[in-house]
Amino acid sequence: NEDLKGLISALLVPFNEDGTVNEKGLRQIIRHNIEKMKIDGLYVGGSSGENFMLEKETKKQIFDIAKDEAKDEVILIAQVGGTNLYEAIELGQYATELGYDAISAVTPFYYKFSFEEVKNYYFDLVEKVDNRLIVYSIPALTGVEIGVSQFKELFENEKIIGVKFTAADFFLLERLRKACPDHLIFSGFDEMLLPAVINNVDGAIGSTYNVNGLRSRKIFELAQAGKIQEALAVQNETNDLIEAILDNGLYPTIKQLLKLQGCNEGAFLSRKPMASATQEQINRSKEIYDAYLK
Ligand code: NAY
Repeated sequence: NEDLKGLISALLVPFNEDGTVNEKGLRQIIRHNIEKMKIDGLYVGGSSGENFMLEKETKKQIFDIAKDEAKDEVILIAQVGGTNLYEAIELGQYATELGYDAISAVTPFYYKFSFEEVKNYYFDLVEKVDNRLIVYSIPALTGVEIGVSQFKELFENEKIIGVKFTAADFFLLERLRKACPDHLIFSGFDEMLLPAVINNVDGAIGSTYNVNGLRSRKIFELAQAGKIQEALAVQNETNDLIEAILDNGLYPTIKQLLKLQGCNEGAFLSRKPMASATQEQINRSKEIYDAYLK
C-alpha cells in the first residue's frame, strides 16, 4: 500500500446559491492542488467537502468530477461512509469503478453504535466493494472512539489497510503505530502535523493543504530528515495561519483563500445549513492571505 503514502488534500467543494456544485470552481481547486500545491493526492467526500450535507447523487457527481479532472495524476481516495451502509456500499462500488485508488469511511455516528456494530459496518462494506479501505476516525465530530485493540480487530480484515487519524491523542497514536507497523496511518489535524510525523505516520490528509500545501510538505520532509527545530519553525508559521483560519471560520475561509490564490470561477458558497462567508469574513480572509500566504 506504499502507493497511498503522502500529503493529501481533503478536497473543498464550492457551491452555488441553490446548493448545486460549482463544477468549474471545483475543477480549478483540483488543478490548483495538483499544480500549485504539489499534493500527492485528494481525499474526496470528506468533512472538508461538506459531504454529510449532500445527497447521494451529488456525492457521485463530485467523485466523477474529481476523477475526470485529476485522471491518474494523483492518489484518489473516496470517502463513502455515513450512517447509511447501503449508500456507502453503492458509493464505494461507484468510486471503485471510476478507478479510485482506495475508499475511506467515517465511523457511523449519531446513534451510539457498539463496536461490534461499527466492525460489522466496515466488514460488510469491504465485502461488497472490491477496493482497499481506510477507516476515518474523527471522534471530536462523531463521538466514536476506537482503541488500539479495536483497530487491531478491524485490521484483521486484510482489505482494511489503515486509518485517517483525526485526533489530538498522541499517546493513542504512538501505541497504534507500535502495534500496527504495517498499516497506514494518516495524520488528520494539520496543526499537529509535526508531532504526527515524529510518530512515523505514513501521510497526512487535511483541509488546509488546499492552500498551504507547500509549507506543509516542508514540515513533513524536514521532520523525516530529523531536522526537528527547522520543521517546528515551519509548523509555527503554519499554525499562525491555521489559528487565523479557525478563528474566522474554517471552510468559508479556506474557500476565500482559494479564491485569492486564483480559483475564482463562480460562487464559492457553503452547502446550507452551513453558513457562507459574510463580508466581514471575506475581508478578514484577505488580511489572512496577505499576512501568511502571499
Ligand atoms: C476531511 O475533510 O475529512 C478532513 O480534512 C479531516 C481533517 C480536517 N478536519 C476537519 C474537521 O476539517 O484538516 C483537518 C482540519 O480542518 C484542520 O486540521 C484544521 O483544524
